[in-house]
Amino acid sequence: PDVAELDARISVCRACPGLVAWRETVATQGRRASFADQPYWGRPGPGFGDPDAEVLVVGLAPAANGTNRTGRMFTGDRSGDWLYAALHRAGYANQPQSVAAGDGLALTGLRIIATVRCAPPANKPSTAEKATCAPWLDRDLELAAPRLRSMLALGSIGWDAAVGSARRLGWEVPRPKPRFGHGAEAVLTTPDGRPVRLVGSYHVSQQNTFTGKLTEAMLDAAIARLGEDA
Ligand code: DU
Ligand code: SF4
Repeated sequence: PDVAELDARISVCRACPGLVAWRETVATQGRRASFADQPYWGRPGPGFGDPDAEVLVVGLAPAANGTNRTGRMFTGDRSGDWLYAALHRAGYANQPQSVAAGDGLALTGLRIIATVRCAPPANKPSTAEKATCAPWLDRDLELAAPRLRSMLALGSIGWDAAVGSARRLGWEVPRPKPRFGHGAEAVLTTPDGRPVRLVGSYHVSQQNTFTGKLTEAMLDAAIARLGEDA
């Protein structure tokens, strides 16, 4: 299996009844007025980016009117505006904006995935939903492992999910369990002995970027760590 096959499988997953209902209800009846005339994806968000990535970005979950509308990670919402602008500044993205599929955006060396692949109500997946979706994250880490150098966890949920996946895959994880923070780092070691640097960043959601809890400089500094050897 490769990432294209993984993404195809993810995009038809229906394992969480509550999230299936929510993603489809938003897509059919709950569209934001400004997008009312657009088709909505209404499915899980597959990964996006370079299939041979050395860097993974682990987000939280699709936004109801963002990825759940456009079908592409961090595309069509304010979080994505922040993330892709920063990835462009760092040289991972060929353009600073992510509007919709077909806009020419391509990532080099980096792939974006999420802890939970379906839009959750209030952007808050349940513990059960995180656990149900975790095997998809495991497969992404497993496929990336032979080349993987680093991972950027956006928020504590992404951080905990990445650490949990690494443990299930038999990677060496420091004890006590590494704690999330903005700029936090931990080195995880794959069974092949490959060190993978996990970097934490506050999530690029509006509640952090509008309030100044996360600044562009802070995000750029976290992303800069991804290119350095662990
Ligand atoms: O069709 P494809 O070349 O497999 O690409 C699928 C999808 O992934 C495309 O919309 C661009 C993106 N992508 C990328 O961002 N970086 C790459 O190196 C290859 C593909
Ligand atoms: Fe499947 Fe994950 Fe969506 Fe649940 S959240 S339905 S496990 S893709």
